[in-house]
Parts: sequence; C-alpha cells; structure tokens
Amino acid sequence: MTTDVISTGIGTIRTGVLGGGFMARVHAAAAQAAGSPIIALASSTPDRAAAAASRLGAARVEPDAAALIAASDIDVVHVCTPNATHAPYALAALEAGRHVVCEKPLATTAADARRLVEAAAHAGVIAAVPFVYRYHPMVREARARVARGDVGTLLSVQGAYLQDWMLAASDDDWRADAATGGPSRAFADIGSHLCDLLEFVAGERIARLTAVTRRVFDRRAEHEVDNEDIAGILAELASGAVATLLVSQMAPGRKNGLTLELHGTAASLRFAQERPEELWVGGRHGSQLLLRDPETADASSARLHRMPAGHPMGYQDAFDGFVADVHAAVRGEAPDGLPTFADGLRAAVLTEAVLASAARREWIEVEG
Ligand code: SOE
Repeated sequence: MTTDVISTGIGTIRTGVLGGGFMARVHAAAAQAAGSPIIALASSTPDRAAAAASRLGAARVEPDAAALIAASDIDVVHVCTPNATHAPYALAALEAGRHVVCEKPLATTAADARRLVEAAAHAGVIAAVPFVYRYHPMVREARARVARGDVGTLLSVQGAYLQDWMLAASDDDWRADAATGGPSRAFADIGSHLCDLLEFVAGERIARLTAVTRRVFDRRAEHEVDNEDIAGILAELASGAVATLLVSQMAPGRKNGLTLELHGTAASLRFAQERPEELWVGGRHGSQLLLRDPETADASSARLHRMPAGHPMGYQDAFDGFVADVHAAVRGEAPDGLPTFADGLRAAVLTEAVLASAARREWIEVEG
C-alpha cells in the first residue's frame, strides 16, 4: 500500500527509514527538517516498527526491509539497522534505484563496501554515509584554514574519540557481538568518525599505521565478546605528518569525546565535538578561542550555520546539514564535503588495517 504524497520529481523527496532506534530518530528528524515526509518505516518486528513509526511520525509501517525498499513512493532509503545488515539492505535499495543513506560502518568488510561503491555508481543514485561531524561549522572552518595554508606545513595530529558506555562487564549492546556488529567495534563505530574527520580536515590521508587493540571483557552479559573496546593507533600521513589516535568505549566520564588537534609550522587548530561552537587556534606567541559566527566564518563554513552566533548549534543541527546536502545532491547539486559511500569504503579499509596491524603487530600500508 502506498500513501498519497505525490512526488513532484525534484520537488518533495520522500523518505523511508529502516530501523527504529536512536539513529533512526536522528535520521528521521533530519529528513523532516529538510522538508521530507517519512513515508514508511520498517524494523525488526512489526510491533517495534509500529511504535517507532508513531514516535518518528512515519505515515505507515512496512512489514519488512524488502517491502520498504520495494515501495515505489520512496525516493531515499535510510539504513539505520545493526551493522551486519547495512550492506545487504543498501545493496537491495541501490538495485531498486533508490538513493541511499547508510549508517556506518557501511559494511563489515572492505570487499562488501567496495561492492556497494560500485553498485552506487552503476545505479547512478546518491549514496551517502553520515560522517556528520563534518557538518559542524567549526570543522569546516578548520578545514578551510588548513587548505589556505594558515597552519603551515602539517607536522603532527593528535586525535581521540572516547566514550564510557561499555565500561562495565554488564554493559552490552548488539555491537559487542561480531555476528551483528562486525569484527571491529570501537574503531568501526567511533574510530571511523575520528579518521574521517582527520582526513577531511587535514586534506590528506593516512598512508600507514600501526595499532594496538584491547578487549577488556571476553564476556558481556550472557555472551562472548569478539571485538575490541579500545584501539591505539600511530599513523603517518601522506605528507609525513605523525598522528596518534586513541579510541575507547571504556573511558570513564567521556561520552562523545571526539577531539582533533593539528599542529603545523605556523599554527595549531583544535576542535572538540562536545564544544562545537569553538575552534582553538594555537600560536607560539599567542592563542585564540574562535567562536562560531557566520559573519566572520570562511565561506565554505558559512552555509552550514543554521543559527546566528551565540545560539549554540549541536549534533542534530550537524545531522540536519548532512541530510540537507543529501537532498541537494538528489536534486542535482554537488554539495561540498558530502560524505559518500567512497568515504564509507575508506573507513572499512582503515578498519581492516587497524585489525590486521593489531593482530600481526606490524605496520600496515593503507591502500588509497
Ligand atoms: C554509539 O557508539 C554511537 O551512537 C555511534 O554509533 C555514533 O556514530 C557516534 O556518533 C555516537 O556513538
């Protein structure tokens, strides 16, 4: 059954959501903020789907993912389900000719992620992965300052993504089971955001890395755990800049402690996700805390300021900016910095490099 919302070609973009958890809510809110109705939602059971549809304002429930993907009145499918289902659902949606927004990790193997990049190119649709921290205006400001040479030659980078929600052995989640979450947990879940942000802001890639991973508990709740809680990475960027990165889901007091600090020959920059209104600009003879202000922002950042200076923007605003860009791309524009399936593949390649390095205790050359 379909609803009577009429597609006007590039007019109303109609959204379908797979999944009913926290991320589905964030995706749905962002689609609605961009003027897109949530036409349908499907989840793991019809009851869950009905409850989520009423919470999220979806017009109808589909019995399962296949039915939602097949529905001809949906333009963009948002895949917000457990990790192991991302690749099959995204592939089915691409094959049905839908535009796709797929949560990270895009796939639990780089080979599957590569197949999805190829399928998206073949389908000729928009295929995006929500590396949404790119959509904080102060991240764009940092990226613009690196690109225009304000930091000089990049020397080193220090980054972290720290959380504490898996601190106790009783803390559990589907991500702690490789069958649903994938072979990497902490790195794939949040290290991927950190590396995406690093490469996005630095404008260059990690060339090689060596990593140590740690699984603190072999069992959580009633099952075995087969992926990592913590990852420490030493990396060399293409330019030779040295990066140290720490990723943990067991750092007491840290919730979404995503920080990125770049040091160049002329200046340093530091962005902290929990204080997204600020960018620290470090100098040998004086440092500044730059506050978000569309009046003074670089043009590449200015378009993402959804609020005037002094009215703080946050995570949902960044997500809204991302989905607005997905819709712009669907309409034929080429928004700057839209994270696509190619970026999802990049994260999958880095994830495999981290796991391989940790297992072999070796440096790994990262392809691409
Ligand atoms: C859980 O670790 C999670 O919700 C991630 O899946 C998100 O990508 C991250 O941004 C916040 O934490």
